[in-house]
Amino acid sequence: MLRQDTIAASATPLGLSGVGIIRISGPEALEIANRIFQPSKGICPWESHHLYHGDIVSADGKTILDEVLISYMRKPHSFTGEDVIEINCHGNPIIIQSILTQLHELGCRLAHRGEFSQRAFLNNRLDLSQAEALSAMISTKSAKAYAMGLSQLKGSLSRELEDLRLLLIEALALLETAIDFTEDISEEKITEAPPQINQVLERLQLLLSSYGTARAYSEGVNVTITGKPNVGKSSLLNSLTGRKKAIVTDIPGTTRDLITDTINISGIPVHLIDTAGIREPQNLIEKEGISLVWESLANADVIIVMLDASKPLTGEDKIIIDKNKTGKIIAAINKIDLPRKWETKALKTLFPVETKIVEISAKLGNGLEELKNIIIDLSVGSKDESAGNVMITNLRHKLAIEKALKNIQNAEESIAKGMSVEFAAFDLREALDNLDEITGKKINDEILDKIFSGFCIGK
Ligand SMILES: Nc1nc2c(ncn2[C@@H]2O[C@H](COP(=O)(O)OP(=O)(O)OP(=O)(O)O)[C@@H](O)[C@H]2O)c(=O)[nH]1
Ligand SMILES: [Mg+2]
Repeated sequence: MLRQDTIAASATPLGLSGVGIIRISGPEALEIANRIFQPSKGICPWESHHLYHGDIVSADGKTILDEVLISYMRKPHSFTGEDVIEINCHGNPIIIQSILTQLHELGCRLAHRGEFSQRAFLNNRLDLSQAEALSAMISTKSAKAYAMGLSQLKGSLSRELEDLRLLLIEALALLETAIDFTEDISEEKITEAPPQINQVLERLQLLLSSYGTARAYSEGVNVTITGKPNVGKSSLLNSLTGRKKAIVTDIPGTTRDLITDTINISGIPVHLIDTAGIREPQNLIEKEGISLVWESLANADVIIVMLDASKPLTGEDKIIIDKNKTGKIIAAINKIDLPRKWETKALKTLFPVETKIVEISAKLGNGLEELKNIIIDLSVGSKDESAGNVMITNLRHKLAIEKALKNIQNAEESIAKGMSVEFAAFDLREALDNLDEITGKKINDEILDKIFSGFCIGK
């Protein structure tokens, strides 16, 4: 599996910056560095993990390209597990490109996306879930999601999966002893599942339940605001964002398109979507606008159904309420600064009991803090699950855990039904393979290439 060529890439983005870093990894890294680096002290002892000052010169040695600091990380104590050279040059893309060109002339290949991380994985410096965490950390926009990535990079998920593997192996050993000691195939039965099976099931379920929270922190939550025209949806968007994003008028049917903006509430990116008021469309534009609302509602994590307290509830309100009864729904009673035409308790029979109800004035800002708290509560729960618990943040991991869970449940079922132990043993081995997909112990090269090609260049 080990690749023998030497690769190079800029580890910093190609923009203007004080310093740019070029990373070289592979068996020829040191030899190539010797060809283009002229140390200011005359000779370079190349001690591992030391910085040296000098010039980078062209491959023919005739032209100085830049004044740099350079370091050598001797294998296996480097990020990739190979010999690594890092050149800290000046952060101008012209300089970085010209150094990369010299490196290419001396036999370095330009690294593919994620190739440094892929080599780290192939050399057992990281497991696959750790490499993925690293990539997620680089691209995340939320501090909480970064902290979750860091915990995964430090091995929290890997350790949990290793624990679960060991439990499954113990359970498997118990089942296999039952198989070995029975000569007659029809006798290969045990009546009770090994206790490890239940422990693994519980812990896998816990991991799965963390996914929603983790996703909220990393990708954010979609909150769609719906209601009939003129109830104050666009005013709410504007108040929550503190910007005049949407046009507000007292003419019903003002908003036609979806208007989106993102705010940060308690570290969670909340993507707010203001929509066209729902009513019998009066023209083609409004019809198109309303069909966008249904799409947005279908993709929403949380739905705010907005109602106007200053006007009687109508059949239109009731139709919208009926369409939004399941899922994470907030009933927002707006315009409470005006004289009220109906009381909050009127909603009790219209919405399911679990619906959160909040009274607000989108215009004056009343009740918005409570509304924000409810959004967060519905998205991640009131307790901070990210503190201390192992979390899964990646869809690939979630799918693998779901497969493992299914296989283990099958094993449990076949034992309960008194079927031959062989069946349960087969299912547990499958579950082990599912968990090994996450850490990359068992995964095919094609999937691996696909995963790493989603990383950035130089990582
Ligand atoms: N007094 C009062 N007026 C409000 C409040 N919220 C909105 N309004 C007014 O209600 C009218 C309609 O507000 P919009 O925010 O445009 O309502 P909308 O739901 O987006 O309307 P459409 O885009 O037509 O569906 C405007 O005149 C707002 O100033 C509020 O909390 N109190
Ligand atoms: Mg509007």
